[in-house]
Amino acid sequence: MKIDEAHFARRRKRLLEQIDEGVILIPAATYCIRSNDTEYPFRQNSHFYYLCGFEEEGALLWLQRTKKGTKQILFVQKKDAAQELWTGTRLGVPAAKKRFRVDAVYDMEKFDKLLLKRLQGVHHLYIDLYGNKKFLQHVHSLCATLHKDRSVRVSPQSFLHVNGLIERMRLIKSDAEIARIEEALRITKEAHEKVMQAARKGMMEYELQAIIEQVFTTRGAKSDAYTAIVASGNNANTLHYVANDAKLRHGDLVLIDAGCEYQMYASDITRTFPVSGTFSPPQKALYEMVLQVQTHVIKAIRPGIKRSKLQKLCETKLCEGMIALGILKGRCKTVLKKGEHKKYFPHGVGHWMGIDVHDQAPYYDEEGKELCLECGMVLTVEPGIYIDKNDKSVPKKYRGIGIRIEDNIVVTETGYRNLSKDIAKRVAEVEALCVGVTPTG
Ligand SMILES: [Mn+2]
Repeated sequence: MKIDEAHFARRRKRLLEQIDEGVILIPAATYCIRSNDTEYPFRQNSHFYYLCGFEEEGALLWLQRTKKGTKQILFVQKKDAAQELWTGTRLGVPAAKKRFRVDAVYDMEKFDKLLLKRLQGVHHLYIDLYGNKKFLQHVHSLCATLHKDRSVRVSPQSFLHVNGLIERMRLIKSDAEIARIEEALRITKEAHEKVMQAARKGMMEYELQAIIEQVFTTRGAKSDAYTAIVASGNNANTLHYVANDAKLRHGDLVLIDAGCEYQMYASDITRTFPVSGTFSPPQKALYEMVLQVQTHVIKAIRPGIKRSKLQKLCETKLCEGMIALGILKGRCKTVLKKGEHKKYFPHGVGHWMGIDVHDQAPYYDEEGKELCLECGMVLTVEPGIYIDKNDKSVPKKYRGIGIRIEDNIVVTETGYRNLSKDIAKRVAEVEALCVGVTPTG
């Protein structure tokens, strides 16, 4: 089960089936400057990758439908020994012709000229209207040239946003895509569990981050899917904490939200564990509560249910738990209505995941109605509780504790499959892995 050329060809065909007439343009990603003349590591554009699987920059996919049929063209950078000496080997036009199941492969340098020629007679142009301003402007100005040319009888009359069509396709994952996510999760499991074993008081959060990244890279994941959050103690109450520069203290919990990207597919896992190796009674009470809520929400997943229903379930269960522990007061219904629980759980129950960690896939249909879960959708379930160290309204024993537990779930015909169920999560499992205390205490 592989994502092979036939896989990519099917996706292009399915995309083309959705339009009556026109040209779809999907450019590859370009390098982004990090500082002065150095760049961030290159990451391919997700939609471009989804449709052709090509890793290089400076490429472009042209998909066209006319009354007569379809035409698929891939533009790639031509071989150039002088350039390749600096930036690495390029596939080049002849090899690309062999590899990709498209009708034609051209040198990227010919794009402008071919566009001016081939867009004559085309009414609709499908392009990313919101994401890549530079490319949009470039194509727009070429079209303006055509439009002003009196010898051109028909030039594009409308620019349409193409992303929605691809995003709807990306919503449902094939078995081969799920296999990639599972591969990402095997590596992510190793990283999380290794860090549980290695953590000691006095270590820095970034040392744990380094362990995670080392596992990712040595196990074949080229990158993380997002910058790891390694948040000890009260830092866990900053939702997107990425400073990762505090010292681990005895008695603290560490919240780690980290997942690798394996062959362009993400994983997104959060685990929370005690530095000392053992949860304190209040930490354990909160942890068990969040875990119970997570289990409850995951069990509700099946085709036909809406994400908002899972959100509501998650909030209700967390609310009940917080009232039982004395964190919130009053009746659950009233607390929910007033939104008082949001102070301690301000984020969503989960999100789509795939080629992007927050996968570019819609939550609503074309009419704006919320989508129901369907077989093949992949989502995260990530309840949490965040109590600031200075929150005087909460019993003292709970202050400064932040907990999140996150798994990656695929919707199946009969319900769900938890793709990350093997990553240590129950208190006993976590404590067994966390050695915690150093030999000297
Ligand atoms: Mn997440």
